[in-house]
Amino acid sequence: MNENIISLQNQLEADIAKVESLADLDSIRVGYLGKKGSITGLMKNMKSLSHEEKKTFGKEVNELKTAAAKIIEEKTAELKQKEIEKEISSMPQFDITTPVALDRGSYHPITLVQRQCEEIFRTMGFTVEDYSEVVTDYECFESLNIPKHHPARDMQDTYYLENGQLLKSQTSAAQNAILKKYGKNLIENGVPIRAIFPGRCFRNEATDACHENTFFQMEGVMVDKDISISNLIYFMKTMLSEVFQKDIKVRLRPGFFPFVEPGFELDISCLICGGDGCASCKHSGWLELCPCGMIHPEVLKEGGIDPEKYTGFAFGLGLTRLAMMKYGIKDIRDLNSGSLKALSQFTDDK
Ligand code: FA5
Repeated sequence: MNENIISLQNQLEADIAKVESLADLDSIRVGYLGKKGSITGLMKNMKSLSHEEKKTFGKEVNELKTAAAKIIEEKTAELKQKEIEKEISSMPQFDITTPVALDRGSYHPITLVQRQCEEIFRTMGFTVEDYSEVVTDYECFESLNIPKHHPARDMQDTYYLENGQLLKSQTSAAQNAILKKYGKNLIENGVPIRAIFPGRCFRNEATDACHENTFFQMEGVMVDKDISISNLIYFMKTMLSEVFQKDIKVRLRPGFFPFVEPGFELDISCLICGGDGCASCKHSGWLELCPCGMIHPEVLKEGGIDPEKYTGFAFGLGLTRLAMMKYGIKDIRDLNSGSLKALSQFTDDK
């Protein structure tokens, strides 16, 4: 082997044995293998060699190059591993058995009332359904007896997507799907439809102490033979007395919704001011909480259910307002504020 090559290889091995940092190793790499490096420079000596010598010399230089690259690569891995070990050993040690000192999170007040309502209705045989926030015009309006240009749409302006879908303005948007989902079991097996579906609703409207543009409702439907307003009132009363664990003053007055007939507004006496009137109840002493009514025959028909044989009720509970009343929250906007100080007060009541 060429003497120059042997001495360069020995030199490289000695340099590599001494190096202690990745930065120094990189300098060595450039010094040997870089464009102006000593191994690359060996090629310049080839000019003076014969054809046969060039072949042997070239082969030996290439072998040295490969060996140098390999030894540098191995040293790089060794030094990287050493750096990782050094970093780990310099990290603060901790005892995994020490109790965590962080504060625990808490449930949002709306989640708390929603869960409570779900539990109440589950014990009365209702299923709890989940439903999309993005719906079609058919789901939110047309299937509910609200054709295009019906004035009832003015009360529920919402946010539209470019493809014509919309963010649901009411949980009633799920009614048609629920009737279709459980209608077969009702008709063929006589199993009543009993379902609730909580969900986030959106309306393009100005906010105040009792109105938000994003809020929660919980819809409920029951359909069977001979369902009447008495059944509706029973379920509403049971739900309210369970949620508040005390007698609440309630009033039922006529209300118009194209998807129920007759329709009612169920108001509760404002628990913030005790009925005297305040900003939370628009100074009326009453808070609109749960509109309801008997499902309109056209809506039943659209859901595949014969209104001559079956009747049913539906309600649309304002969950956000229920949370306000239950926890004495004066301004609905606090619930969407993200203020942990305000919201974390309700931890205990799971
Ligand atoms: C409806 O949304 C009907 N879908 C309810 C219904 C269902 C009627 C089934 C009949 C049968 P309304 O727009 O009134 O109705 O809203 C229902 C409840 O949601 C209100 O009573 C109120 O508690 C709550 N709500 C409505 N708008 C807002 C808002 N902007 N911010 C907070 N809560 C609201």
